[in-house]
Amino acid sequence: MTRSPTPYRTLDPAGIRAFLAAQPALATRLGGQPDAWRVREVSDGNLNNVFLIDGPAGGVCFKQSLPHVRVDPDWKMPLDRTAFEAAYLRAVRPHVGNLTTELLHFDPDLFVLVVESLNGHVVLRHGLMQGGDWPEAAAAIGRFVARATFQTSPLALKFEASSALLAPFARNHTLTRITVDLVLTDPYHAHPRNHWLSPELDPIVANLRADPAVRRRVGQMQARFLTCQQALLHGDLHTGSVMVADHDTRVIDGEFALPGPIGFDCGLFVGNLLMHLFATPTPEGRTRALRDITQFWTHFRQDFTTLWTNAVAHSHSGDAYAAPLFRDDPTSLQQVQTQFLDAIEADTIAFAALEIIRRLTGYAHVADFDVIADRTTRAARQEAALRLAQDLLAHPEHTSTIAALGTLAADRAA
Ligand code: SR1
Ligand code: MG
Repeated sequence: MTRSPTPYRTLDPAGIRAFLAAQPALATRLGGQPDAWRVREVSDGNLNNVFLIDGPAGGVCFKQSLPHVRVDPDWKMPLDRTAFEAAYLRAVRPHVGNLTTELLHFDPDLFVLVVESLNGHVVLRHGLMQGGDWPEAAAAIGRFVARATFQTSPLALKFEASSALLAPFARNHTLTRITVDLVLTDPYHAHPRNHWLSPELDPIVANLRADPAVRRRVGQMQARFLTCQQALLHGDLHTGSVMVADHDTRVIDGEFALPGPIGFDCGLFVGNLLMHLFATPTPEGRTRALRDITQFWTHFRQDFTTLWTNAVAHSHSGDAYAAPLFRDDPTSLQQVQTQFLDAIEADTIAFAALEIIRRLTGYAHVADFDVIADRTTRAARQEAALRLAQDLLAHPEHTSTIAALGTLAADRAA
């Protein structure tokens, strides 16, 4: 029997209630009668409508693609992004468990995604801006990235399985185009979407664009992003894509998922922690930001290496660095692991720099620096972050480890 599609329409609170009431498992999860459900809009990102719905028995989170960018209705956009987010959750949840949310329902006609509602969590970016501290969060994100990327890569999978898993995500053209333009290209030339604190930052923006060493490194990273399909990435892992509570950290918003270089996910997270480091007004806040960068990287590297070592030891590794070659040669295994992770570390530093530059001079800015009321101070802190990013791109050989990056950033932000 063929399914007759429901034509797409953007659901309002009454439509959301009716939609959820028509799904027995979701209605049971909420409990009681639909009239008694509380529907609250919590849309926070740039792209979609998001609502939290609470009933007497429990809650759900409802997300729907819009036919345009939420914060810019003139920017029209296909609807398929929630389909990619649902696919990403299905692909990584078995490996990361409660480091992300449970997918409860996906509607392919209305492009509605329903996931579990989180209790008492806040968006990490907002929490950090308010001076909050979640000492376990960065390590948890390190574990998330290690597991989500290792287990979807040909290090863990036979090539038939990894290519079947990754191929559909290579068609995430709409959101990958956004990343290619907004993150990797537009900030480096004149584009009407770009904006920055002007006139204060005009000289540093001009300087960045005129720097041929920056241009060469950005070009390399564009090629790396587009040609190095190491694993399935989240694709937009900034501090607004993380929800935190005491002892619970969740990665959300996997709609940008694509096959790519693992250092892209790492770099976006590190870049956002670096911006928090430059924006935070207190020395204690900066110490915590530095701790988080270190914790993230240490846990990512340790967990990734352990997963790899165990896979080889138990002969359930994939076709890359295949177990028959390395099972009985731990020295070589260690050497190739170091090389592989050092390359991710270099990518991480470069992508972190690109993220800083696009968030301060491109289309989509971050709120972190809004905590600085004085415009002159805000401009000075942003300029310092941009100078660091420029140096990281122009002289990658001077800062080749996350430890060195942390020391340099702490020094520049003091
Ligand atoms: C038009 S979308 C702008 C930005 O918002 C998303 O969260 C991504 O970071 C994207 O680059
Ligand atoms: Mg998002």
